[in-house]
Amino acid sequence: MGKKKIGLIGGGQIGGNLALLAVQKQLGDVVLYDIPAAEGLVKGKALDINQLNAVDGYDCRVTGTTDWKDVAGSDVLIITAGVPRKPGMSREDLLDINLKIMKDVASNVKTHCPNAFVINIANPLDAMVFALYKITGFKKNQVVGMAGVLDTSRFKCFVAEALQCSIRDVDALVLGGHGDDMVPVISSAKVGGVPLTKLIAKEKLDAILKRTREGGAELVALYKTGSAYFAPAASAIAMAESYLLDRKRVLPAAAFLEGEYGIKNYFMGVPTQIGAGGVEKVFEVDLTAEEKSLLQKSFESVKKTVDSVKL
Ligand code: A3D
Repeated sequence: MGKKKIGLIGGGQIGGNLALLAVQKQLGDVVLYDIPAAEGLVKGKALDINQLNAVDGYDCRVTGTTDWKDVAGSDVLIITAGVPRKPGMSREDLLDINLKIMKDVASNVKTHCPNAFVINIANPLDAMVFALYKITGFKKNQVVGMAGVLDTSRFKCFVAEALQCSIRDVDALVLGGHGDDMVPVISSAKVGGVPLTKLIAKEKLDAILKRTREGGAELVALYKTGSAYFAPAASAIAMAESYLLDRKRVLPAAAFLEGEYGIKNYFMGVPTQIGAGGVEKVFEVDLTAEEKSLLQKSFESVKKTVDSVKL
């Protein structure tokens, strides 16, 4: 049995980190694809990581390419092709430019990798994954968006910092669109089995929720030239790993909904099970009346952006 093949579409900040993590986790051989103008970038990153293999003894190889033929036959694809935000921009401001890029990428995905499980990261996330799904015509279980793992990890990070506790004991979930009105679910959040509301006073908790929702913008303001890349890469690799190793992890992700949470024919962040069958299940969780209405508000924002997508 040969190694798995991981195709990374976009070799920028997140793409490079995806390649490194895939090799370090020995998930398979990696093909790092970008446009001709970035040929040196992807060839350089591939060479650099292959030399690191000698230090740590990894056997996975990275190839940098600008030719889709090299991507063909990938088991999993992770798409980061697109422009990141700059300070002052919303994710929606990226729609026109990134949709143009997604049209090119999705048609190549359809032609060259008809059997791949495809994880999209490009923003605006819920609209880009919708465009990817429509253009490829892939099955709904074959296409997913990465945002929930990242948004949830930000929430967990801020809770662990506030409580000075191990992040491993924080059990939390963020639902909804990947925008400023995403929904951290307070009613079920726990730390070592203890409800979060018993551990953190309302005022402090509200500040954590705000920081979670604005977690992407906080990093854009710090970096100034682009957006977060370490945690987004780790989040997508967790999803790819669950697929490649059939781990069947339950991870929040943007999945195509057909009535769950009262939403039909849109992608939005919900708990999913990811295994060898791709998105194998979508779970519905109990929400308070307030959380339900926040989720509906988040969906309205997703819908507004998706409805403006012209394919
Ligand atoms: P960046 O470092 O600019 O890399 C993007 C790469 O895409 C560049 O190397 C481009 O050359 C390449 N590219 C452009 N057009 C094409 C094309 N047609 N085919 C292949 N490659 C192409 O950005 P980044 O890696 O920091 O971010 C990538 C995307 O992820 C952006 O849209 C961000 O907004 C998004 N992002 C999403 C999250 C989520 O949680 C969903 C988090 C962080 C960033």
